[in-house]
Amino acid sequence: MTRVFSGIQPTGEQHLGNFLGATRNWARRQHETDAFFCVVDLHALTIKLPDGEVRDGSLRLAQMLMAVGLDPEVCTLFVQSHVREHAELAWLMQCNVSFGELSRMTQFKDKSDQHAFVSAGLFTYPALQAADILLYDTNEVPVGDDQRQHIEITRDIADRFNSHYGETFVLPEAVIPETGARVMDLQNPGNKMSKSSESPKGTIGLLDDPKQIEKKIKSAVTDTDGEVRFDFAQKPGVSNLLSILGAATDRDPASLAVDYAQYGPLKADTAAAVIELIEPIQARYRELESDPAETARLLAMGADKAREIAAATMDRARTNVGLLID
Ligand code: AQP
Repeated sequence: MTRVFSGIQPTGEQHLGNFLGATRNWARRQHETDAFFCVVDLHALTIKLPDGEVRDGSLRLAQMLMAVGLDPEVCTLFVQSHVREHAELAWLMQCNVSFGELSRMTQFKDKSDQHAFVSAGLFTYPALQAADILLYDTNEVPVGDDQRQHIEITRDIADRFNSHYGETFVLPEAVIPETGARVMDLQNPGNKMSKSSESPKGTIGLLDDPKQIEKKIKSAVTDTDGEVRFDFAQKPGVSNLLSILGAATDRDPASLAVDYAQYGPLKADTAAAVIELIEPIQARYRELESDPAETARLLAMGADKAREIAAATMDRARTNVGLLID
């Protein structure tokens, strides 16, 4: 059976980009694959966050993942720091990736510009991500388009390790959705929608209420030529709305454009489709939120399952790399 792995950081609130680009596809794929989904709390430590945010955020994120449809009885849902092998394998990854390769990561360049204290962990982030993926003999990594470069470097590290130390890791493939792979900021459609966006009006949170969603989509930046056409280079704002509407209704964004002569109705339909998509998620989240002990139990069950696979891979890596086995 195809092994799937993906992770998500417990920072900030989940937004429409995370959902359409990643987590919705996780929920869809869990039934036909052997799927592992991870709350990557160690990655969240690469930037300084307020006290308690990672701990509380991990629980809230796990509840949100279940609300979007992950079933811990079907897939393996767990927290990264509960499986010690992630940090251990990350060291072997760091010793098999070059400074030059890490320096070329665009996410590092973007994020290091945003913070006064740039940790070494932010720089070596892709090595930890490679460890996350390779620990589970992963075939497929369902992610948004922004993660393409990180999956490439994971493959490069695995390939280098295998050539040098003998066959140890499976080489994973990125699986990127046709629509929703890069949801853009509503106020600045040149940037991806993100938790750390400068304008909160640019990002639709999965917990935003319908009025907020309507307001944000209504005030989304478009352009002045008035033509509804799917063309990201010339018309990023309008194309982003078509993309969101297409992803929310499972339709092709380019063919949706012919249904609209003006921006107003496109915005109204996009808002309605997003609200319809998000409302059941919010209702499930409210139920799950009331029982943190049950969430913790399910996460512990997931960590037990994850540890079994991770420990076997780690043993293989330790032996092949040439450590004295205890
Ligand atoms: N705008 C997006 N469109 C499509 N997919 C997206 N993803 C994130 N933003 C978009 C996908 O969500 C998954 C989880 O990513 P993450 O944990 O790395 O979250 P993130 O990228 O840190 O989220 P943000 O909002 O972009 O946070 P900041 O602002 O801190 O950088 C990944 O599969 C990602 O592709």
